[in-house]
Amino acid sequence: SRKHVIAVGQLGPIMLAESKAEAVDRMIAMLREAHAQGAVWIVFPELALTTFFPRYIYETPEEYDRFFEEGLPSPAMRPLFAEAARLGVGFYLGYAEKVAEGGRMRRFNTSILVDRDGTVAGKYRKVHLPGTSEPVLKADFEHLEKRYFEVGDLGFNTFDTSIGRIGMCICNDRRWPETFRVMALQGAEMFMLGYNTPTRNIHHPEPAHLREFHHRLSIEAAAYQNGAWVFASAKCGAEDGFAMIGGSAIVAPTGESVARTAGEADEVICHNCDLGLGDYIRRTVFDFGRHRRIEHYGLITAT
Ligand code: CDT
Repeated sequence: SRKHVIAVGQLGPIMLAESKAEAVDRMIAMLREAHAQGAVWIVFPELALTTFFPRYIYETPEEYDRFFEEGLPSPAMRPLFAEAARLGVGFYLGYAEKVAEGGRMRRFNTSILVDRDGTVAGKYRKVHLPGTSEPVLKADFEHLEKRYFEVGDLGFNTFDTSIGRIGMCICNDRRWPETFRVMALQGAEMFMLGYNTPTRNIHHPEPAHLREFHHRLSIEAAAYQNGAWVFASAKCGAEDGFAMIGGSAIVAPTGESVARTAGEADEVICHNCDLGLGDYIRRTVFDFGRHRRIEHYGLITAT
């Protein structure tokens, strides 16, 4: 059957003083809860092991390297890998990656897919890095992803796993239709993503309700326009007073959200997902082979 129970494990706030081990314990508790509900996969948020540290200004790697992971699994991730493999549950996990490549130290905002047998099935490095590399004048918190991370260099790939073909992205990527279309063209049946979205936009005054609306609009459109499932997992609530939206969701290929979190704490949502549900969409209105008109899309990549 092409039906799988798939879960989203939303995280409430992780305070600056909280250890990675505590965050991992919270995820293991959600992993067990998802497994008890029959889930074979769980999606955790972006930068799920620590507070959303790009809101703070650090000057040197000595100050910010404690937020990063080296190796897979990194020492902090090991208990999560072990329990997931024991239960036979696959997962998506976002983390800050530090790696020596090409004779230098590189840092990325990264996500991985770990299959049900504990093997790493895929890696993605965030492409659309929002915010600035230098502080914004008079902001009470920052969004300094460009300061701490390089633009991802792995592209938008898809990965064949024991439950189907999965594409990954991270937070701001979900606002860009190109993200999902590139993966849909490679046959993605499921899109998995984590996010940390501040409730307030420090770059432009914006009605508060739009933050959650734009999030939902983006993932629902992505699901429908590509005939694929979307699993979106927030880290949310007030981290040391800095509020982030919840609204973790599972969206069917019809564009309808079939499960939503109710609060801004640790919370598991599950759905029995029929991977065939999007087939008719990809055979009809979004049959890429018959209806796409790429001769008219050149500007998208030319500028
Ligand atoms: N983590 C992340 O990418 N958050 C952004 C906030 C944008 S405001 C600079 C988002 O798009 O949700």
